[in-house]
Amino acid sequence: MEKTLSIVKPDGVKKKVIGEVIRRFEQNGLRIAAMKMLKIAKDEAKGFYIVHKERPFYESLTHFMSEGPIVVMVIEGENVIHRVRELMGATNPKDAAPGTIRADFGSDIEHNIVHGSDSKESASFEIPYFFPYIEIH
Ligand code: 3AN
Repeated sequence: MEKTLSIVKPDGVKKKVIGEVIRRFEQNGLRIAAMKMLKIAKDEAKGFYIVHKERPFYESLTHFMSEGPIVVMVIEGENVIHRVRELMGATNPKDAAPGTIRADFGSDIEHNIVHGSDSKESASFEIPYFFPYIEIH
């Protein structure tokens, strides 16, 4: 069964929508296979977003991701990578379809509440970045 990594980002934790994000995943038939809250260091955020290291927003994004606690989870389901991204909505909340997580709660392109792996390749890097095999149920 396909797996993806999702993160409720520091803005989502501050806005108290952890439960709402999880509810949307679960109500859409997806299964939480692992979950924890942690605060990552800037270097750990940089490692996670290494694919964006040349992008102009790399510094600011990794600063934001390390400024408060996050909730990381592994989600499992058929076609889960695509389905989670549909529930999230477009990167920029103002372009996100109505009823998506980012449209409902996001503030701007950086503070957009939630992350979801964008491909099988990303998921296979991102899941073990946070979870050893024995923590995935
Ligand atoms: P997504 O999270 O929708 O897959 P990516 O992979 O293009 O989007 O970007 C990763 C993260 O980087 C986004 N979630 C967002 O927080 C941030 N980001 C993307 N584009 C910008 C931008 N132009 N300015 C600031 N932050 C950005």
